[in-house]
Amino acid sequence: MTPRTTPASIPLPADLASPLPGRGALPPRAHLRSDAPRQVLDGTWQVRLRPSPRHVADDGWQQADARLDPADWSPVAVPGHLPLQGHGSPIYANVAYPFPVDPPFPPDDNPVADHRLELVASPEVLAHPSVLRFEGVDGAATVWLNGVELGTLRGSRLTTELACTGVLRPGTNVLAVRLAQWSAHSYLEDQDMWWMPGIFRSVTLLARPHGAVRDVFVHAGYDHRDGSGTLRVDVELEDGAEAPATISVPALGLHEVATGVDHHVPSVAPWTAETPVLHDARVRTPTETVDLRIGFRTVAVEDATLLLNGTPLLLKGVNRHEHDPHRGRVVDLAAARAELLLMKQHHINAVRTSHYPPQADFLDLADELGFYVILENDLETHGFVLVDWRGNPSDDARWLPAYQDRMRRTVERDKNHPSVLMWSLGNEAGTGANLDAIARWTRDRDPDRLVHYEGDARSRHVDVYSRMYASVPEVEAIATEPPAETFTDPDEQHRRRLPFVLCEYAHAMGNGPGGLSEYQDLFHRYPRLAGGFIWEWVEHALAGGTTDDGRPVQLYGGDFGERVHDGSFVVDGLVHADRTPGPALADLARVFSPVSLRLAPDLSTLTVVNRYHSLDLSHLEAVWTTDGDGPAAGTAITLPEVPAGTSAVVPLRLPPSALAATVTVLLRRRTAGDGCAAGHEVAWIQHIPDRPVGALEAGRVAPRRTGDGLVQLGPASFDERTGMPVGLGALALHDVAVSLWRAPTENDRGVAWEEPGLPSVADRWAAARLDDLRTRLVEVAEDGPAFVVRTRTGPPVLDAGVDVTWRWTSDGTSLALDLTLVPYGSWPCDWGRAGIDLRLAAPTTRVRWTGWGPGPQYPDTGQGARYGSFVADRDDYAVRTVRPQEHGARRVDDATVELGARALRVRGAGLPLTVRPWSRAVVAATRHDHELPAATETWISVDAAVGGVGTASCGPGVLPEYRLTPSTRQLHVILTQVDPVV
Ligand code: IPT
Repeated sequence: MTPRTTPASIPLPADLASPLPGRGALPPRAHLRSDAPRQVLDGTWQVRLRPSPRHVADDGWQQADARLDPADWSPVAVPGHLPLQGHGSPIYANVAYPFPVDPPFPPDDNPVADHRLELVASPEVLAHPSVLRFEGVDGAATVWLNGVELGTLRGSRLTTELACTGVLRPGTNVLAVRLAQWSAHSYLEDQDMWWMPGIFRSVTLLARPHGAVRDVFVHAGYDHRDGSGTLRVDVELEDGAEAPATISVPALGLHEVATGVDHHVPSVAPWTAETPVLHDARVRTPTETVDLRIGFRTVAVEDATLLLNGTPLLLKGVNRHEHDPHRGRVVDLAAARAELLLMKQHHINAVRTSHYPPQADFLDLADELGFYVILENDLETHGFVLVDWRGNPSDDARWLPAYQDRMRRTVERDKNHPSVLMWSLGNEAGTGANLDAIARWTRDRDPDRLVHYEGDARSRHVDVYSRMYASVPEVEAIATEPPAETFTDPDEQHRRRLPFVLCEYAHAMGNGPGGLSEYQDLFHRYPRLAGGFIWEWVEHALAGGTTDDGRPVQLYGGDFGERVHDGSFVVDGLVHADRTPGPALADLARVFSPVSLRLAPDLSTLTVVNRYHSLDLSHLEAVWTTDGDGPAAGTAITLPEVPAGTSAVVPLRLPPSALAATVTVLLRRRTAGDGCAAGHEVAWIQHIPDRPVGALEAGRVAPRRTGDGLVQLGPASFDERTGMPVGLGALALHDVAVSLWRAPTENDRGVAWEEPGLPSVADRWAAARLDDLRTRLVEVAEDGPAFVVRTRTGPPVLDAGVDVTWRWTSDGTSLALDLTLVPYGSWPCDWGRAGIDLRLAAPTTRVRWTGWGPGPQYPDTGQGARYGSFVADRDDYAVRTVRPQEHGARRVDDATVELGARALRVRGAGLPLTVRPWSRAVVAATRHDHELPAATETWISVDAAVGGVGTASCGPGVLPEYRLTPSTRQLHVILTQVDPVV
């Protein structure tokens, strides 16, 4: 029998497997604001999908006269991501490649989207040579205009310009873009984010008149010794045109002066994030005018210290991805501006554009509003770590042109922005000659900025020593390393001369990050530490519509059926995906405050430390208030001059009665500015007097057996069989029990970096069955007016537990509990908390409390919480996160949990109080917030102590001083059934 031959398979377009850069692109250049005609092509395009390049139809679809089957095509928004418009689905993977690691080959399962736009070019554009500019196309594309191939696009978050002169014509033109999700370049784009193909940034047709400005490179340095500036503007003209360009900066008295030469400006206001002074400038040729905004500043490293304009610079930064819950990496400029203003209001002064250049206009905002930017290349090959870095493109010469191309396009586009202080070679791309080469190129091309890359532990080719998630002790060790001369290895010597930056730290996932203050204290103490960038600014949850009862659905990895995914690790930001702040943002604002305050214990003085880089404090007014004062009130405190970087001790003349009150000292803005309203609080500190621990009124009532199995103690009744209270006034109390567990936070579920290979805290709790404590009643007794119950509570399997004494007393109105927990046996783990739980059969409506607020507090969080009186609705009190977990504890002195017509009052001294509609078991077992059952009851916990949260979801665990080690714990709490305040 003759074997049947299979037809030759359709070959893959060879260039999808090519490590080379795209074909046909014009040399990269700056995005310029020009008066040359342009036409934005964003809007509704047509698209058709095929599952693989082997299935594409070559039916001449790129031509104007193509005969297309309308059934094949559907409208698609540009800019947009295809999977968010019904074409395919998003994939979230952090490190792992969701395809075989077989470089440079993409998998055959490789959705291909043919995009088509019919357009009529304006006569103004048609009057000149023209280019097509793509600012961001996620995936690998080939572009045709009227059937003529203009080139290919690689580098998803980078601009490509393709010449179209002579192809663009009057009348209808057809622009065709064939976009494959996967290509060789996918290996270079392994950032921790959603894989989502699509033309996700603008497409523009640009007229390029003969003799127009091809590119501009502004060099504007500031000399802090004499306050002068030096300006040189290098200009390149289109097609090597002869006519010279001129530059004007009217505010500096420069009118039509020469480009390419240094202009000395005897006196200039420097640009800083605090004083973002920009000078309008104009580059002119006979055929084009380009407008620029120039900021004079000099960034340098001296003595292992990062300097801006000669003064040490502290970066108080965040890592910012571009994300919108509905549109993915399509973020309009108004939203980006709102994000930056929110950062300003929380004293964030720096952004690392993790892990790719953002939309170009973002840098205009950073210049204008004042942010220090680490501008990162679109490059990450992290997935190779899972195959021991075998085949990593960073060290394979075949990929060198792609590395060079990406770095060039990064630098060239954004090189005129004063906000950009450092170029970052990329993220998590291992080490290798290609990275070394682009570091050298970058330094050569732009000697006025610093080169950053975290991935090379030896820091050979960079200007800052950068690490991620180093622990507090390690950062301190780095800050205090012996001098460079003591190292024999030249690389070590070089590294020791560099300032230190944490390019990522304090992983803001779920409840956390814990431990911000300890890092900041180090940053303030050691000049080598130039600060860091919180991971991360915004959560990347995707909107998934609403539940039947109208609750928003937020989705993360695995929710789209992905087989390779990293779950909720994509939801780890200070602000939620819709950019509403999580509670950590308020804590961060306090920790990042540019002014530190200290009150003398006797309130005689206030110490004011000005941590601004260059501002004095004249824009701030200081006032003090005592409890009861309205927010606008306050008695003025006269501040002396406190120049940047100095401190002052200010005498406070408070009345002696102040010592017995809560005194709040505030520094707030006199006028609006810097993204903040007038009155915006920049710094505060409190004196909180000793408070009574909460006591019953005089006169105890005695416990009384009622004969029906109950013991009555004032308003409370107890079940004789268990010794536990079952009622308090009109409230039935259920499930009263001692508890040592919390519903694991995502930080509890992570393995602390300092303990690799050891189980997570949550796993230790699970192994110890901390969530399954069983209680044996030991004794029920009466001790004078006290009803005393002794229980032994512990997990099954183990011989460890706690001996518990419940001592109940009452004055006839309220019920006091003195609880003592004494651990016995050998405990295999720390506790999550130590306290009591109880359940009420109706849902909470509101919680009012006097204590710390408004945000939650754990031992290593809550820096933004202050002492006062607060009210929160059920959800705000519970603090809901995309993935349910323990959250929401506030330290209260006096709280009222309202349940419609009834309320439970809880009094004690700074007791952690948690209130939510679900048991911890339900919280721990639920993967998404919207899957939590509707609120029908209330679970309350009052604790003697709670454990810290740390950042082990990615980084170090809880610092030793914030762990809750098994030891004797005592709780004093007074419970009263009251009527809610109307
Ligand atoms: C590190 C990444 O750089 C960042 O993109 C993100 O993944 C972050 O951590 C965690 O959310 S990678 C990590 C394995 C150190």
